[in-house]
Amino acid sequence: MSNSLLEALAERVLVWDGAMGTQIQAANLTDDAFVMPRSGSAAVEAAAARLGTTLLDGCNELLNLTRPETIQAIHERYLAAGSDLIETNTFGATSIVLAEYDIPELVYDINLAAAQIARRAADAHSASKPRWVVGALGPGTKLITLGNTTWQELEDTYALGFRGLIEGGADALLLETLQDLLMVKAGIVAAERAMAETGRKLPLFVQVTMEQTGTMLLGSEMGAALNMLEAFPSVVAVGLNCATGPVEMAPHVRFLGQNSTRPITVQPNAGLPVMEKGQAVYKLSPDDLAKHHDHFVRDFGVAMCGGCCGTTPDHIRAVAAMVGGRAHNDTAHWRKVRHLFPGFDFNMSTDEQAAALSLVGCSSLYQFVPYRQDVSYLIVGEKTNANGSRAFREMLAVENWEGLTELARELEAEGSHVLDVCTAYVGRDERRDMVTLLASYNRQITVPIMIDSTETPVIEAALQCLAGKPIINSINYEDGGERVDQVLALCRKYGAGVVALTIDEDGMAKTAEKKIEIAERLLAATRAAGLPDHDVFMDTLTFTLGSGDEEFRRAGVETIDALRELHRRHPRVNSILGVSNISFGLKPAARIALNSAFLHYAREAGLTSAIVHFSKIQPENQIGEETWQIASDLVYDRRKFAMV
Ligand code: THG
Repeated sequence: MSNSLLEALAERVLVWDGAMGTQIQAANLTDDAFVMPRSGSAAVEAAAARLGTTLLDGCNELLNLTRPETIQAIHERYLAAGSDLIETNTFGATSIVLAEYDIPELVYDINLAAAQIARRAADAHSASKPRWVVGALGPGTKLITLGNTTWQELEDTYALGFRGLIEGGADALLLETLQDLLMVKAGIVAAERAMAETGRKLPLFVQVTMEQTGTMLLGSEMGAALNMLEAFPSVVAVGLNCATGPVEMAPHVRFLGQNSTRPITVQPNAGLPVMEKGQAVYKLSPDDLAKHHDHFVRDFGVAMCGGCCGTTPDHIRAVAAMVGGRAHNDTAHWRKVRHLFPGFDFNMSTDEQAAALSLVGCSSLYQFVPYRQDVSYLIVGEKTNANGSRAFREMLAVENWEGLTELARELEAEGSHVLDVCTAYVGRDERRDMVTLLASYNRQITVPIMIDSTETPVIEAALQCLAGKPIINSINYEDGGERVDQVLALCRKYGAGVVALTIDEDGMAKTAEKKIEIAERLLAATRAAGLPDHDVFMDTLTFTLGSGDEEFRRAGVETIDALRELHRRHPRVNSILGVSNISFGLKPAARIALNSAFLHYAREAGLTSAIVHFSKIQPENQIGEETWQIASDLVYDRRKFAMV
């Protein structure tokens, strides 16, 4: 992807436009502006025949069909004020909002018309400097996470809307005023789908909305949003708009300046609204907005400045005069953004690019969780697993979803950073159970989720339930590689980390040598798929030492040796073990000691993450000396002790 907008973005500060709604109100339109026009496409004419002279009061998107010249004039006022970028009049142009006016079938027509109008306005003002049309879709009125709408409904309508915007001549796409990270994800997948369908790759910008509470509407912190967004190479700029003024936004803008590897876009309201005669009034002056943007650009490296509710052409004129066209200063943020620009490929798989990323980790709807934990390891709770916990299995059998959520809450409370969730259970519908459970976990559980399934359709359905950036558990070469390719494609499409198991066509590797060989093969595949090394968790799987089988006495050592060597070779790749596997078949007390010792030595060898029953892991000093010795000798296959 190479275009003039990206070149300009890499070089200098660009200025957005301001509010559309207030300008429309100021135009004092007559009622007939909100009545379906009689002529147009077949869809428009059919809607006109159906609706007659029904007043679609408040449907500003309809004005793209009925009053194109009014909308164009508003765009032109912003362009005259100095906007480099104008947003199409399509804030509510999705089927969900248009259905409230009984015209959900007009999504494509309205978006197409809106982009054409903005295109005409931009082209009329391109003599003095280049101008760009940004096809912008808002959040609509229903949130997936709250169960008001579905992933599929949103993906479909966003994809259709974006297609109209692209075909109408937009230079870039924007998702704005977003409140639900799951909706953000559906919007990104939809934008990529529209680009694939039209064969036109455009830059995609994403702006979320932070409420006065300091989080997004559903409680997401900025780090969760940024971590999720950075998992998508197509997202070229990230930022904020609406809800508050620049003062309230400043801490989030600072956070983005410190952490974002993408250029930052900020469009505040003209201050917090003041209620006057039942109307929200925004009082921040043009000069004050410009001063805040000056601070954002200078101190946090903001690349795109604009305004949201209450801002006018006067605000934009002041902003353009203050920061428009300013060259980016050489801050840490810009150093890590700029080197991502060659070819405009935000793929993070090269060392240099990965090193620039500060939010290396996963996320839930609520929070970011780093993969590398200071003085600890990434603790992945094992009990939310139909095969690994009797309590979980029994509650699943009777569909006690509250109980299953309570179990997850307990794991979270006892210290798990992530939960491994598996609903594969003979005689039940794994996919249905996964979707039902994750709809609850997405909202009720604050830690990120590891999706434990080998079935591609189950994994994809799960990915559509989870806001933030989850981890998929797992891929392996049992079937020769077909699933590896499918699941890695899902990691890229939805933004997720992945666990890779050292299993191939011959089964689970037994020796360190073979484990390393399969790990290298897996890593070649994750890299080819464009996944950064840090999003890969290599699992050098162990067999149980509890079988007493001669063949498996070295299982623990081989696993640890492979792990150590892989860390030496690929320090950025993470590692993981299902620790309890080592002790299957032993008595509970012996399991605790053996699991704890195995985890201890694996961590010494570099292990970064473990699937464990955390409350049953004990440090060396809490296990009797003799027991620790026996457990250690077992792990290292020191034969002076007989197996018991
Ligand atoms: N690697 C990866 N994923 C994995 C594993 C792995 N997922 C599943 C498993 N192995 C890790 N999870 C568990 C969960 C529970 C147990 C072992 C591993 C366990 N449970 C008790 C038992 O079966 O005896 C039951 C406890 C109960 O009923 O409460 O041991 O290796 N990537």
